[in-house]
Amino acid sequence: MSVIRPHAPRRRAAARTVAVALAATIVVGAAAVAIPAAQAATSLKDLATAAGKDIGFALDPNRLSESAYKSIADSEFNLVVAENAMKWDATEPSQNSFSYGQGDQVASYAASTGKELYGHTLVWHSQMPGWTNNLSGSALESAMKNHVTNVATHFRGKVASWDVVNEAFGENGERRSDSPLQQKLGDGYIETAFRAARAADPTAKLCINDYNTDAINSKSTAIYNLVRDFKARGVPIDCVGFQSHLIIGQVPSSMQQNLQRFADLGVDVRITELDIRMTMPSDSAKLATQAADYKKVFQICLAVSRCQGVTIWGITDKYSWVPGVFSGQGAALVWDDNYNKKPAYDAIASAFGGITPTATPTPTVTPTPTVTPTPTVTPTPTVTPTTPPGACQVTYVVNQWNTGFTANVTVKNTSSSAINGWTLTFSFPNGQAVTQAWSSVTTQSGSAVTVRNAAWNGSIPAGGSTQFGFNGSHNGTNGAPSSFALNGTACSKG
Ligand code: 9MR
Repeated sequence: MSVIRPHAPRRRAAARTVAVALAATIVVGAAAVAIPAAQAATSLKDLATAAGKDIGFALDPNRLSESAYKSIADSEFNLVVAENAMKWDATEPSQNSFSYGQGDQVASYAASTGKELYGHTLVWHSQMPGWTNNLSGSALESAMKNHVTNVATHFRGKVASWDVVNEAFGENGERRSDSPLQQKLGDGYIETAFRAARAADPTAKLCINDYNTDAINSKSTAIYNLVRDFKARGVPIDCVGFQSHLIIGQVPSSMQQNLQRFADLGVDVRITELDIRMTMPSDSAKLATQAADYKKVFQICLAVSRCQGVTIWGITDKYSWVPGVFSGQGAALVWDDNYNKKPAYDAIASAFGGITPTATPTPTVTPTPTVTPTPTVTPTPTVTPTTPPGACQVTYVVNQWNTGFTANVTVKNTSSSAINGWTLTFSFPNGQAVTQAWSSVTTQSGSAVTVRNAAWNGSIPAGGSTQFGFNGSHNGTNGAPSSFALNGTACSKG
């Protein structure tokens, strides 16, 4: 039996549910009391996960040795991005000599804690290694392509989405004039980078990312036009990142409308580097304004269905980049220098409906049994993964070449209740073999394939769906499996 390790998600589940205690009916004598379903959410991670959104943070892997840092990182976020470890200077310090030590630490941290891994960034005019200064023309273009190809290939199957190009535009919507890539390669370098990224990792989502683009303004409109052009010409692009390095009291009023207009072009959107700074020293009024602003940003993402989530650019104010760049400004994050939660924490929680303690279902009505109580208590406390008959539909889509293929599989819950934990089984008809899988834990024994949910996509709400995929090999014939079963029950085919 071969065991294929789980990989980062290619597509997100429509919504995720956590720690859901199913409604139980307790019958005492003649009285029946319905106990409402209880949701236990004890962290921002629980809340965001239940809402089907990512909540991310920028990680410096060197800080994981600090226990307070690690414990917040572990418990409060379901997505992680390297603050610096995957940038060009870190990954290719000399030409064609790649160094993945720190980037791999971030990837391992994501895998060991079950978090989605976001890649930042393949191409950026800043933090380019010194050796690139000597290159121009086709030599620079080849070096850029080689960099994108090598890094995207190295993290293939681990990084779910990449910031392919970062900060390519100026404030008036012009191409950034101080970028050596822009100066030496001209407008086409963005398209070249996206095409190289797609070729190296066909499964990662490819994003363009920038700052001061949160409002509808000249800069965001320039990116909007680029995305529209790429979509029209079939240049690969899947998502747009809005960094959102904001100032208290200044969440743009057009931010939701801005995100929505991008979503309407057919790309995902996300807030990628949120922090909200203030003039120091902080005081309770400024912290209250900041809290309200954090809440607004999360509410905006919740209101735009294609908004994948919000990533905060760090954990503690102690390590934020802000004071080093904006003199006299700071306190931009959610935890203070001593890892105390700031008001922003509860404000973010309230955007999701608030933290609820681990709930023990308590009957709201106390029945008074008049007859001899027959304690036929029939609660069903544990959730056994079962699926009602006819409750699922599987769509199996294949791209294939000589002896290889990629399969993308959508599992739809067509029943009226949520599925919590799933196993999909099927058999290959022509001796195919899975070589690499993502968004799942996939094993194969002979022709029989067993796919279990990954940590983050086990819950499929009623009417919802989730996706996973795999690469495989075949011997020239690559028929689709004739049937699929979810938790032992046959599914229809989509
Ligand atoms: O937070 C990052 C800081 O540690 C680095 O010194 C800096 C180098 O330019 O980059 C910071 O992160 C930036 C991100 O990569 C892109 N958008 C702006 C972020 C803040 O400067």
